[in-house]
Amino acid sequence: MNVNLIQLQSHGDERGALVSLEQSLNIPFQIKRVYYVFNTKESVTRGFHAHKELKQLAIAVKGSCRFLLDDGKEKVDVLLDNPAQGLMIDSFIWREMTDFSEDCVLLVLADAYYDENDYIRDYDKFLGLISDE
Ligand code: T46
Repeated sequence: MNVNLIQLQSHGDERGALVSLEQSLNIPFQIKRVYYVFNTKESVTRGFHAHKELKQLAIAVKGSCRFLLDDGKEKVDVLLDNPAQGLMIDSFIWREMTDFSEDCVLLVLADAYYDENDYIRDYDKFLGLISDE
């Protein structure tokens, strides 16, 4: 499985650093929603679902966490620890998030509004849908 890590330009100077996210320019979709995950408790895992349609870009803007991405055939483990790097997560990719650092702030850009009907929260159902494709 190809892991699509997008390198974002960091504008750094003696004052610090700045990264800009621009719809359809460095972000390859229309941004409909932005959310962030923070204050994660020790040893928690999140995710454990795939999406039917949703495409997202995840950036650890502070700290770090791991994504396990699974397309039903292959699993890859990706460490996000760079605020100038975005992980593209396509539809029909199972994701599990682990190893959140205490200070982790995970920013996610999404191409659609929140819709619980878009979630596949059962792994066997996910595998079934993948094999139907
Ligand atoms: C994903 C990973 C990376 C909302 O009300 N609006 C929202 O936009 C979102 C994303 C969630 N919620 C509610 C639904 C739940 O009651 O917030 C609660 C926590 O959501 P969830 O358990 O789905 O969180 P994660 O961290 O397991 O998954 C989230 C996204 O839901 C998911 O799309 O890909 O982050």
